[in-house]
Amino acid sequence: MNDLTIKKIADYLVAAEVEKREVVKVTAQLHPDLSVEEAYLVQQELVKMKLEEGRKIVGPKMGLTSKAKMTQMGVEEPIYGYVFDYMLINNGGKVPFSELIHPKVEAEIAFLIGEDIEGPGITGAQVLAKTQYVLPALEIIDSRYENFNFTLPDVVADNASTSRVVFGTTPKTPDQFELDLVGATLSINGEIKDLGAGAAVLGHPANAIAMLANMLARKGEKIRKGDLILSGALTGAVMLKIGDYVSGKFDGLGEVTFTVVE
Ligand code: OOG
Ligand code: MG
Repeated sequence: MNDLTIKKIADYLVAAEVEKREVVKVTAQLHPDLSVEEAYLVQQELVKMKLEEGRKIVGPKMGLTSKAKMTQMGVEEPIYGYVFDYMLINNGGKVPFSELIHPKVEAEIAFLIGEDIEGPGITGAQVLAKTQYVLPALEIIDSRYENFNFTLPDVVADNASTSRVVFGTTPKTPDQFELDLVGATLSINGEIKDLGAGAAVLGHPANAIAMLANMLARKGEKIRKGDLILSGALTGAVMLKIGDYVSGKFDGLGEVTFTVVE
C-alpha cells in the first residue's frame, strides 16, 4: 500500500469524525484487501494529522480485550488506539450528542504509568510495578462505520472507535487492590445495563497494558511515563441517547458519571 492510499483512507476516516457522519467500512469499498499491519499505518497517519492540528495524546488505549467485547463486535483480537486531549470529559460532566455519530459507553479501568515500559516480554506484574495510579473510567466509543459494523483492519484504521473518555477523580495506588476482583456496574438512568469484573480483561487489566507494551515494541515504540491508558471494556458497550445519565460504579475505585445532552 503506498503513502497516497494510506493518506486517502486516513482522510476518509477523519472527515467522517469531523463531519459526524457514518461511512461504509474501508474493506467494503475503498480498500478491500486492507491488512491489520496496513491498518496500523493508516491509524498512525490519522494520529499524525491530529498532532499536526495541535491535539495532544493522553495515552494509548487497548480495546477488544474482554470476551464480552469480542463477542459483541465479532472481532477476536485485542487492538490499540489513541486518546487525545479533546476527547476528555470531566467526571460528572456533559457529553453533547450533537458532536457524535452513534455513541456507546463502556466501563474500564485506567492506568497512570509512572515509568517507561518497553517490551517485548512485559508481564502484568511488571506493569503494576510501574503503575502510579489506577482510575475507573467510562469510555464513549463512536465507530465511524455504519452500525458499528467492521472487521479487525477497519476498526484499527478507525483509531479503535475512540471518541470520548471520562476518568474518575480519585486515583488509587494499585497495591490497594486485586484489580481482577474489582466488580463494576454500568447503569443508565438508574438501571443496571451491564456488569463485569477486572478479570474479564485478559484475566487481569494489567495484562492488557502488558500486551500493549509488547505490541508497541514490534514498532520500536514503548509506553511512556505519564501515559494514562485504558485497559479495555470489562462490560459490553451500551448505546446512548440524549438525556441519559450514565454511572459506572467500581468496587473501591469509585464512581464515574456523565450526562448526554443535545
Ligand atoms: C472497538 C473499540 C473497543 C474496548 O474497550 O473494547 C474498545 C469497538 O468496539 O468499537 O474500546
Ligand atoms: Mg474501550
